[in-house]
Order: sequence, then C-alpha cells, then structure tokens
Amino acid sequence: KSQKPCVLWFTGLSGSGKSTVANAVESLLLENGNHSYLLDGDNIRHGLNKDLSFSEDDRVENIRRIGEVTKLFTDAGLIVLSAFISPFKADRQQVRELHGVGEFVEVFVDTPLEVCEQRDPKGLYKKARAGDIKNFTGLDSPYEAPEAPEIHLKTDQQSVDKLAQQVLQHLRDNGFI
Ligand code: GGZ
Repeated sequence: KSQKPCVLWFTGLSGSGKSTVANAVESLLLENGNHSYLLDGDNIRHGLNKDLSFSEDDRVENIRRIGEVTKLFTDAGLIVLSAFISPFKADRQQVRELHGVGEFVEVFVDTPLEVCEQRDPKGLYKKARAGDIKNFTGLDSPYEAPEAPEIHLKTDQQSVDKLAQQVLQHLRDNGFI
C-alpha cells in the first residue's frame, strides 16, 4: 500500500495524553494497512537516551537525537509517531527543518495543566508538588506551546477515538495515506 512518509510530532505536557492518542493513531494506521513506528519514552528514554536527565540541556539533546531518529525512519518510508513533551519551540523547529517540506506534522496535545495534574496517572505531579521531583514541566520547568500546529487536539473535550480519527483525517486530506 502506498503512503507518503511523515512524522506526527506529538507535543504536550506530562499526562496530556500524547502516548494514548499516538497509540490509538498507530492502531488505525495498522488497520488501514500503513507502515508506521511509534517512538516514546518507553523505547527511547530507556534505551538510546538513558544517559539523559530532565535538565534543560538534556531535554534539548533528547529532542535532537529523537529528531535524527525520526528522519531515519521517514527516509525508510515510514509514518513515524513521536510522543515526547518536547517543551521548547526552537527544538521542535530544528526537527521540522531537518525534515523535508511538509514532512513534519506538529500535533499539539492541548490539555490544560489543571487537567493533567488532576489525571496524574503516575503520581508525578504530586511528587513534583512535594519537591521530590525538580524541573517538572508546567510547574518549575517551562512548556512552550505551539503557535501554529498542523493538528490541534483538545483532549478534555473529545474521546481518544475521535482525536485519533481527527489525525487520520488530516493524513488523508494531505495525501499521506
Ligand atoms: C517532565 C518528567 C520529569 C520532569 C520524569 N518533567 O508522564 P510521563 O512521565 O510518562 O511523561 C514524562 C516523561 C517526559 O519525558 P520526555 O522525554 O517526553 O520529556 S522531554 O521532551 O521534555 O525531554 C514524565 C517523565 O518523563 N518525567 N521527570 N522533570 N516529565
């Protein structure tokens, strides 16, 4: 089945739903017969990037390496899904520039901090509030929201299934699938 490679670059706060939506999109792509690969903390921060912390410098390096990996996968013809906070605008811009024109699709997983903190699936916000985790994104480390993302997802207003459909529709409308 023919497809045009791209990277779906999910960005958003911890607990915003990046991985959840990316996983749902991956399932739909598989069903549709597309060839994709999902990069997230589980396969990157525990492997390739296990030497990196959450300091500003290490987050920059984290995203730089992930950007290079997404480029390798798009060169191989895949639709790549990347699900990292990627808090800094400049770093996302660099990855965009690494990719060919139109190949970088920024997906803003827009969930208010209050909602992420309410969900707190791993209890990390609680720990960060207690001072047990430093430099936590949204609390004592910045998150720079995208200004003009290709796809804008509001996770507190729609189901995961609907959001994943929204992403698939964008890929269809733009001739990727
Ligand atoms: C933010 C942290 C931190 C700090 C550990 N700040 O919700 P999670 O657990 O599963 O996702 C978060 C993940 C963030 O890693 P990324 O590689 O996506 O971040 S970045 O793009 O900024 O490099 C969270 C957990 O790691 N985590 N400490 N201080 N999130």
